[in-house]
This record gives sequence, structure tokens and C-alpha cells, in this order.
Amino acid sequence: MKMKKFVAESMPAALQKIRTQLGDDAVIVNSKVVYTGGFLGMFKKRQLEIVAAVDEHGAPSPQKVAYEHSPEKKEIAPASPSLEPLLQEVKQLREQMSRKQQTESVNNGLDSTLFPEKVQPICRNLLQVGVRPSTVKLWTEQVTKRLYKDDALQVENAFSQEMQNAWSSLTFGPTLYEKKYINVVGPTGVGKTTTLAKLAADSILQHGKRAAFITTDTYRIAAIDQLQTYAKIVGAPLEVCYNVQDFRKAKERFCDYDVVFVDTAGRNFRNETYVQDLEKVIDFTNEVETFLVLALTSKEEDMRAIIDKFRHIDIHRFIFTKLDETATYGTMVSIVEEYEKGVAYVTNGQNVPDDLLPISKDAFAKLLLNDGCDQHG
Ligand SMILES: Nc1nc2c(ncn2[C@@H]2O[C@H](COP(=O)(O)OP(=O)(O)OP(=O)(O)O)[C@@H](O)[C@H]2O)c(=O)[nH]1
Ligand SMILES: [Mg+2]
Repeated sequence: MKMKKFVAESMPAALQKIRTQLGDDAVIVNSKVVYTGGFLGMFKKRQLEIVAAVDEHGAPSPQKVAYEHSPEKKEIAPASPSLEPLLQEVKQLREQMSRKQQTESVNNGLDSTLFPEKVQPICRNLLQVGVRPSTVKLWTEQVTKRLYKDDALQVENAFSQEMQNAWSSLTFGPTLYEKKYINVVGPTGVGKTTTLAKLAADSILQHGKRAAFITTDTYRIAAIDQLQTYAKIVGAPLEVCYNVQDFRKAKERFCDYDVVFVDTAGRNFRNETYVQDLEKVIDFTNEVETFLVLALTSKEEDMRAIIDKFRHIDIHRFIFTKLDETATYGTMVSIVEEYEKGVAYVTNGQNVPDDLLPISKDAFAKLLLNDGCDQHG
């Protein structure tokens, strides 16, 4: 048996497509209304999604695709005895699909239709991008209480306010370059070096700082070359440090500089002696601002495992990279709330220095509410 899914604006249009592609002997297995496209969950297009099937072995069949039903009415015309096995199979498939749909709605854990119509699109969107249902429920309930005007923007602002209240005790926002050293740590390949180059360019071009680089990532020649290239582009000197003595020398060389960007290999910071060594040279509490870099393409449980590995370091804020590579970036909210640390930046592409978004609480809320549309690279 051959099965196929069709999406059309109306039942006659769907039947036309089904006849053309599967022939007159096709039968309808399942039909439902779906909403596609739209912006912010609004202005979505109502369409019919129909699953039709045909017996490829060509059982002689007097039954044709019956146009007799609305999408809610899933009856098909009575079967002739020769079609009985096929219809049995179709019935089983229908039951399977209905079970799957039920499980999906239960798994979601939050029924957005329980809330007023105007908050439903945002509620659904937050669930869709992966914010935890319990978090969405809390926000939606608070917003619903505060709602008094029939205005979509009002709803969005209320959501933004609610989110920002939830994060009131956390510090968000880009670095103010108040500390001499900016340190980015995180696992391999998340974009530490690229992000550091973007930050250095920002410090020089936007803030007029005198900047320098230190790299302690000496495991790979390519890593040094990569940073050397960025250092040349932004016109900042680079020191490669293999040990504490090198670091001490680099510190002396850069004593007149405003800010020193320190690049590391992921494995350095998992090694406690490395941190203890660095602490002999620089005062971590007063001189260093440390960002933990996480890629939004990682799974949430993997992010948790990484954060745990870096627990012995004083992390100030998160930098989330690769927004442009994922649609489920709502996991940031769980991480921020769970570890009680704010966000400094989100990066949305490989371009140095452009693909770097400073993240205030307001910007973070906007990012979640606007479906990331404006920010994707
Ligand atoms: N799509 C996308 N790619 C990014 C982003 N940031 C960095 N990258 C890419 O990710 C890859 C790894 O970036 P690096 O900066 O070398 O990562 P790293 O964390 O320094 O890696 P190691 O030094 O090997 O630990 C490169 O191809 C970057 O161009 C981003 O925001 N979006
Ligand atoms: Mg690197």
C-alpha cells in the first residue's frame, strides 16, 4: 500500500491533488486542520492536511475518493468485500495516528487553549521553541491576570515585563570592559576564539580601547594561527603562553593595555592546576571577567554536563553561540534560571565582528518573543 500526505486549502483542492497523484482508487486515511506560516503565531494560514492511501497491487475497486466530508468528518464510503483487507489496514493506521496525536498533546504538558485567545499564540510559540511548559504556564498566567486591553503589542509587552521580572535578580548585558582580562571558557568548537575576536573588535572599534590577546590554547598550531589572523585584522598584539612564566611575561608586556582577551582550549579549564597556576599571576576576583560559552546547537542535558565541569571557576555570565543554526533556543531560559546567571551575548553567525548581539534583559525577552526572526543571520 502506498500512503501520502497532502496539504491543501480546501477539500476539493485536496481531492484533486489526491486523484492526480494516487488515482481514483485512493482512500482517505486521516484529515485534520493545520495552521502554517504566520508571524509571532498570528496570521497563520488554515489548511487541510490529508493522508490518503492506495493499494498499489491494484485490487479491483469500485470505490473512488469520496468527497462527502468536512475535515472533522472522517467517514469513507462503504467498502466492497474486495476492499475489506485494505480498509482494515487503513483503520489501524488511523488509530495509530490518533494515538500519536494524543500523546503529543499530553507530552506538551500545557494546553494553550486554557488561556484567553490573544495570549495563546505566544504561549504556543514559547512551547514550540522549547521553553519549559511550567515556565510558560507561569508567565502566561501572570500575563493573563494583567491583561486589560485588546492589543497584541500590549500582550507582548506584558510577556516581556513578566520575563524581566523573573530575571530581576540576575545580571545581564555586555561587558563594560571594567576588568583588565576577559576570559572565555567552554568546550571545544563552540566558538570561543571567534567570539573573543568579535569582542576584541568591539572593544577597539566601539569603545576605543587598547586591546591585546593572550592564548593559552597551545595544543594545536591551527589554534594559534587562527587567533594570530584575528589579532592582525583588529590590529592587536598576541602572546602565546605555554606556562606560568610566559603568562607573567605577557602580563608585563601588556601592562599599558586597557583590556587583554584570553583564549583557552576547552581542556585547560577542566584542569584545576591550570587555574591554580593562573591565579598565581592574575587576581581572578578583581582583574578577570569570565564568560562561559555554550552553543545553542547542543542538547540541554549536554549543556548542564558542561556547566558542571566548569563549576570550580567563577563564571560571570553566559555567551550563547550559533543562534543561526537552531530554532529551539528556548533552552537558554532553563539554563539561565537554573544556574542563576545572566547572558552577556548571543552570537548569530561566523562573521567577525558583526554577528554578536549584546543581550540585556529586554533584548533577551525580545529574542524569545520575536521568534528570533530579526536576529537570525
Ligand atoms: N553558525 C555559526 N558558527 C559559528 C558561530 N560562532 C562560531 N562559529 C563557528 O564555529 C566554529 C568553531 O569556532 P571556534 O571559534 O574555533 O571555536 P572554539 O570554541 O574556539 O574551538 P576550539 O578552540 O577548538 O575549542 C568555526 O567554524 C566558527 O566560525 C556562530 O555564532 N554561528
Ligand atoms: Mg579556539
